[in-house]
Amino acid sequence: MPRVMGILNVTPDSFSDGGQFSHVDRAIAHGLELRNQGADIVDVGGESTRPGAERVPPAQEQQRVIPVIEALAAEGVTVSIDTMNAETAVAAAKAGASIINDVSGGLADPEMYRTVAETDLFYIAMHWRGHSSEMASLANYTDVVTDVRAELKDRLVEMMVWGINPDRVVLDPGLGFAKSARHNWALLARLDELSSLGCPILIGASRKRFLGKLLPADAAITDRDLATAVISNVAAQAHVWGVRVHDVASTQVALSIYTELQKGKKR
Ligand code: PMM
Repeated sequence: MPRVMGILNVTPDSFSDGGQFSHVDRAIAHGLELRNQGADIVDVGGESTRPGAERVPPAQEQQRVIPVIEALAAEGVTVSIDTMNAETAVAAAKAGASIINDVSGGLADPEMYRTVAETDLFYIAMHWRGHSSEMASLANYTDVVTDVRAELKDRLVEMMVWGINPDRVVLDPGLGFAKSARHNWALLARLDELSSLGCPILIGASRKRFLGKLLPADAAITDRDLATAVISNVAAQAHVWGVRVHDVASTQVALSIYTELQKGKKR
């Protein structure tokens, strides 16, 4: 059964919650709500990675996320820090985070692998080709699944060179990051090829643009939660390690259906 990672973006410009939770108290309240809805992990991020987003200085990123992580960890919530900055990862670990979620897979900050090696934290390495400002131009693949797999494998080898224990590494194909809708669907259809790298897999499809294409043009962002939940069920069938979602409640329903069907198979 996949772990459910609830998304807590502590950014004023996050595309999916419209900056609704940019204030510390509201962010903490929302983090606790995600946990109460059944999130196993709350993923706290202070830098938007939406297409075209500008970078946030690490000090500002930390100012946003550290008080939130401290409060959630104090409440016993398992927290991951969504950051590309090693410095922020260290500060988050001190504040109580136990997982580093790096959308750049270690490519954005040359200090990241050393930092991960020096901690006993889990490390989620996402497939990434460049920052949000340039990623649209980097979506060129011969075969997206083969290419993403090969690039994730390169990352894994590099991590091992730095002394990172591969048992602590989770890989993520990075849906929507330098990928078209067609690329995302191919990756979701062939998750077994990514699993064959031997690491657990995390899927982050929640509310992404390619899901919006399935809906009427005027549909609200939250209307993408149904499609997200269906993908959570598909991901469960592919035995992924985790799904990263905004709406935990609908994903819980989708995963309950998976569980019931598994039970139904037993004679
Ligand atoms: N997507 C976003 C941010 N962080 N982390 C991982 N591991 N995988 C993802 O797919 C991912 C991520 C962008 O989505 P958001 O702005 O809605 O959080």
